[in-house]
Amino acid sequence: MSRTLLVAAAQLGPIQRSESRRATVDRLVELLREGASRRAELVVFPEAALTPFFPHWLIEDPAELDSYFEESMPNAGVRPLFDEAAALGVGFCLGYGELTRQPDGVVRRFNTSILVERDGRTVGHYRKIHLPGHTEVQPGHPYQNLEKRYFEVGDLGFGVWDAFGGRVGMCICNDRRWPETYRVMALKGVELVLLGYNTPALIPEMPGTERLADFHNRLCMQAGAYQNGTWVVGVAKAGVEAGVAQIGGTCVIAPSGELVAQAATDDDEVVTARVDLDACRVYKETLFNFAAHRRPEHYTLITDPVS
Ligand code: CDT
Repeated sequence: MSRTLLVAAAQLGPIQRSESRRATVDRLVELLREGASRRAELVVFPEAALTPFFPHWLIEDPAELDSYFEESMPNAGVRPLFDEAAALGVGFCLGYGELTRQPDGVVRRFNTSILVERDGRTVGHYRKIHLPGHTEVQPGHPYQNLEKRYFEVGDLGFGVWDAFGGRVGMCICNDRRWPETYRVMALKGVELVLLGYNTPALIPEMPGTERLADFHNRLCMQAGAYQNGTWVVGVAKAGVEAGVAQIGGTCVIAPSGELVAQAATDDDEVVTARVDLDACRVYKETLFNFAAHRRPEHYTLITDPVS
């Protein structure tokens, strides 16, 4: 049985604060159709694909904050995307803000992505683990990154799922910069890592690194792919959104670490690539044969608690 899959990386241009949810979902449906017209079986959308990246500003009104989150999935607002995907027989990966209400009334918020199979079943659920930024407003910064204020650290681990004929994992944005993210998934046999991102070109705490933003984006994903013998699909929300310039660079990376497809714009754009899941084997069975060559007894510092 062939283990090749046509994957579409569906980059989004900016979503402005004035844009309705309806208009945004229509854009996603359009990208999904474009992917399907190129025979893609899986369409990957960015982090927080239903809203602007709201951690970039302070929101004090709880009702306004809640408006950026989904209490159920699918819900009426995103139903057109789920319906069109099922009608076309295309699966997708979607990032969004997730709000849960516990039976005792406690509200929890996560930066989430889900994986939906070609028959419409939601088969994977991930909550972002590495939350960058701050809990409190940073005076003098040109924009905020309040992910630590608005989200809890994900509590589902780095999952992998048998889906799309292979073993698929998800992570979100800042997770891609951490080697442990890929390695934990690789230890569970991952062959295809799907991730979305909202990455500002300028990080206020790191002046002078703007020229490296695209390089660091590719560097961490290419290293993650190669060192773990896995495909990686990285999908941006790009362009100037609510006054913040975000990088594009949506791409598909082979287990060799090579870029095999890349976006050319900072706007809505579909990038497709044929993914041969068996191309992971030459790496997983030789250089990065974990059973034969890993030396975890020398890695214990990595898992010591943060001091
Ligand atoms: N969304 C997200 O995680 N963005 C971060 C910005 C870094 S701010 C220090 C990223 O790693 O791309």
